[in-house]
Amino acid sequence: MSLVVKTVPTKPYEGQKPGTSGLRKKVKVFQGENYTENFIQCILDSSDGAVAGSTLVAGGDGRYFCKKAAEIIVRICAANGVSKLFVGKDAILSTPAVSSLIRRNKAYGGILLTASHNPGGPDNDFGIKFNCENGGPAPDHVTNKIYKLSTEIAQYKIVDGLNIDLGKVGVNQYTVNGAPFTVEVIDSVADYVRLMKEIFDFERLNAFVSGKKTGTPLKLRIDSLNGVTGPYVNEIFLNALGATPNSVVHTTPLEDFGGLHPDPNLTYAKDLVDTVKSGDYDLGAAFDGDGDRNMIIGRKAFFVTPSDSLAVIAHYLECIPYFKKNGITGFARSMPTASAVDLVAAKQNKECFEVPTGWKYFGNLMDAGRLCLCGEESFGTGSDHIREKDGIWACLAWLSVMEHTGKSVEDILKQHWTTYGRNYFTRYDYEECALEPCNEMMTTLEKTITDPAFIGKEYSSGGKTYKTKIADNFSYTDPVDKSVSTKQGLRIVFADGSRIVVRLSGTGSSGATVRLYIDSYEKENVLGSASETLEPLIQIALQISQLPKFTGRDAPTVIT
Ligand code: VG1
Ligand code: CO
Repeated sequence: MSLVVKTVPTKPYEGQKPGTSGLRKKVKVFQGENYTENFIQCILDSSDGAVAGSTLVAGGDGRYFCKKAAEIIVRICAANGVSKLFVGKDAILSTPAVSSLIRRNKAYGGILLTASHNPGGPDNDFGIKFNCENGGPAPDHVTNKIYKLSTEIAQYKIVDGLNIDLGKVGVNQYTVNGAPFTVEVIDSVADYVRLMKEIFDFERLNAFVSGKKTGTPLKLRIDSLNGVTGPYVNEIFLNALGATPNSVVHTTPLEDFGGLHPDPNLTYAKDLVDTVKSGDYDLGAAFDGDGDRNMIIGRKAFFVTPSDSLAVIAHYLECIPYFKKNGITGFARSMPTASAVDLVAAKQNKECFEVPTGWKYFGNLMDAGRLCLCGEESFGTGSDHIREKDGIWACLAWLSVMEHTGKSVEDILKQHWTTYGRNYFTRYDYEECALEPCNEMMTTLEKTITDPAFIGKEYSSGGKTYKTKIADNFSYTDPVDKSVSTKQGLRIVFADGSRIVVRLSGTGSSGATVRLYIDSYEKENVLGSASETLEPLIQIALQISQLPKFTGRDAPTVIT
């Protein structure tokens, strides 16, 4: 079939600026005339012509508007000289799966259709993200370029007549302007499942999960929250690992996530937490809409903070064949993440990096061979097997640690704290506040804490006193390419190492979300309650930031 390229005049839209992880807006905004087309064209234009003749990958988390957007991508890629496009069946591909496909197929990059953990459906959020040839989220200089192009765009190119059935796996060949263009609709899970089998010892894990090893099957509760991981979870946990069928729930990707908020935390994955609390499960796990986040809980819903999860996996990393084979390089965490992994790194004599919030900051270190395991407090854990965080990978890592130690999740944690001490951590989210007062709060707070008189000050609450030692707006110089990222979050570090971090979210679609992170290290007192241990610091944080006054909120929306 020969097809005609059409050039469509268009006008720039304001605000097509990618945040922490892509462009996220209400679906209605993406449905605006040429809105999605503009942004896709800008992604391709940011390559300065390099997409011509290249291979790309596209897919998303199955939320409302994914299929429509995938069809637009097919038509615009065709018109811009892309040679080959891999698209997941029904436009379904998890974020980790896209990262793997880009790497495996040596693609120029990938376009991910997801607003991750934000709710979906016609009245909720949609998102578009671009990943580069290493499989990782585009770095700032690329997203800045895309944004700049979006403010100048005057036309886009499209092949209108190209209609494709994304529900049918197979190769579709076309000729556009005399050049061949191939769209391969692929099985959404096959490549990813193959990758997991290359990394983990599936035979051992099967014996452990199915009960062949112990005589009793492991009691699992895996909750996909109606997000993209459902088909992956069915294939991996049921078919490959032999878990009992009732081990997995909410495994059909739904356009509105069945009304669930696909964010794996104690608030939004409440059903999982309640079920595991009242049942006799060994392990509970949930993933977010696009499958890159994970929450791990043990028996009776014993909660593993993501900061601890990272440290535990680091400690036992060699029980995973991939690391035994490739060796262990360095570790890393995002700045607000508690520093439990730093202690493991120190013990193993490994490098440990502290980067700004957002997975894109890990990519260079991985590409340079200096980083093999990293994580964020926001339920992100992953390794250099791809360039995205990976929810299912993290769950398989935990199963490997449980199999290796023969211990429960709770005992693994308690032993870890006895060895290293404990980093108590909590995060308060104040979602969808008014933007202006939040900006004002940040400006005021920055002024307060960067005043030299602030250092050495003492703050007391609940019988505890903390003395300020370092305070700044975090800035980061990439050790590999020396690029500098400034204004990455306000941080107050006290003399005993305890920290208060405040930043505004870069993933919301409207208003402002304030994130307040508190952490404190205890060498001996490791079995206390996190909320009680951190209460004095929380009060001090609210006092210094004047958060209640600026936001008008007396309680957070989500507590982790
Ligand atoms: C949040 C998290 C951050 C994470 C990002 C993308 O960003 O804090 O750690 O990398 O989401 O995750 P922010 O700017 O809202 O704090 V995902 O799963 O939404 O791609
Ligand atoms: Co996500």
